[in-house]
Amino acid sequence: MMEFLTGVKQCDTLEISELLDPRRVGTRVKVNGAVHAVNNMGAVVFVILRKREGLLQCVSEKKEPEQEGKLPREGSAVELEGVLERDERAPHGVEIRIQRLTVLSAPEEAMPLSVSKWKLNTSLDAKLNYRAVSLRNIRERAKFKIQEGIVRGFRNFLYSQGFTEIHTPKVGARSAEGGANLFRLEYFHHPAVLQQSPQLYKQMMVGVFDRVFETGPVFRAEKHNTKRHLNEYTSLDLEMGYIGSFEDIMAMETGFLQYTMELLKQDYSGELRILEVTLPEAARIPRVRFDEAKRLVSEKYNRKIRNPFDLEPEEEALIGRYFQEEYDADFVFVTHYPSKKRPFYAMDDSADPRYTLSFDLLFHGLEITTGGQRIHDYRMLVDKIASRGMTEEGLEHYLSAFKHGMPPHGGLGIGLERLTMKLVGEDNIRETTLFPRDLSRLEP
Ligand code: AMO
Repeated sequence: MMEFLTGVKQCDTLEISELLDPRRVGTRVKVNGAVHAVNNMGAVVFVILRKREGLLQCVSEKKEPEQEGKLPREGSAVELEGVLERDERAPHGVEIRIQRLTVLSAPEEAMPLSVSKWKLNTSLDAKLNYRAVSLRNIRERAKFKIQEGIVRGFRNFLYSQGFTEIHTPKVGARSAEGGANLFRLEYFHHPAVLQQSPQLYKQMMVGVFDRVFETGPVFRAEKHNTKRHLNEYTSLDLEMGYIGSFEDIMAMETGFLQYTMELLKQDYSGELRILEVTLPEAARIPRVRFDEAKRLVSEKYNRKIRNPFDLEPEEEALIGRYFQEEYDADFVFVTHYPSKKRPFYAMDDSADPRYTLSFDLLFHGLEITTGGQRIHDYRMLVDKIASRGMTEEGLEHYLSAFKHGMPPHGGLGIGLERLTMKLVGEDNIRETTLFPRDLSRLEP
């Protein structure tokens, strides 16, 4: 006889949200989970389970002394049954009086870190070395649920705005951002690079779908060790056609932030509480020209403008501080970056071609986004490439899109780990990267 799979199987084990149904109080329930902590209080033993939705307190009365040896160890995977009771002191206000407990799997070794502590009091290095274990800590884990919320917000919001999600290759002949931070490799005897961004592809796809977005890994061979650079990060990219000006892109990002803060408030309130996060204000975001921003901070904080065409990290931080102090703003758009500092695809401002129709978004003084209007005219693009002394080699397919007609367009790229880091109040980007890649870290 033929057997068929007909869909997801019903479980007889319950999740925390199901246990919170008041009708379950007083009934016998079955759950599974990881033993997060065992607290032996003498007459009773608390077995705290870690489940996907949080911690669950289970309690066992020690009637016989020999039970002691049978207590599951921290890190065990267990299944247990017992009566559900209300208990205000327990997480979520409920606990299970254990009647039967089965160890599904026991750990081989003791925990290298005390993951059941509220805050993991250990170095970043130790957390990264034992990533699979350190992330079991409730606060560590919560940062990545917030990160999930950001990506969900990006996706859901852009779907609602008519964007198509795309997936572009990460290995190619050429990348768009220029500079020295390219990872080079050999691809079947041909030179190749890891993409620094999906820039060339997302622009080509505007000619197909009008509005596209992608969330995926990008690679930067940064040779310096900082708290805000990774060698592989996740880029939230969007690109949209038929824009009136680059302001449309900033408006879209503002909409994304508003949507996402609302989503976090609604669906991630537990994590926000665990991490003691106050969500930033995105209702109205100030915008300021690059040269004006430099002038404002140099005046207010008595700082000489050393290079009028570059923004130093300290200056960026001061711009953040200025807008926080003067306008109570968490974010600020800095516009009209110097052409010299932007890649070839950026559209120069016809009013003053030393500057571009582009922007960065700063969040508490850190750049989390770059975006702007792009050149859409084939001739203009070819001239810009030539004037920069670049070759067209490896750009033929990109140029072909323009040769065959492209609408006025623009877009942006958001660094997911940076946005997460600022949102949860961390100061090292590795804290909000599951498995960071940096100068000294290729593992785990
Ligand atoms: P840019 O190179 O400025 O622009 O990158 C966009 C955003 O990505 C983040 N970011 C990084 N995050 C972690 N580690 C790094 N090494 C790193 N480098 C950049 C920052 C930055 O704001 N194609 C353009 C975007 C566009 O115009 O659409 C681009 O890649 O948050």
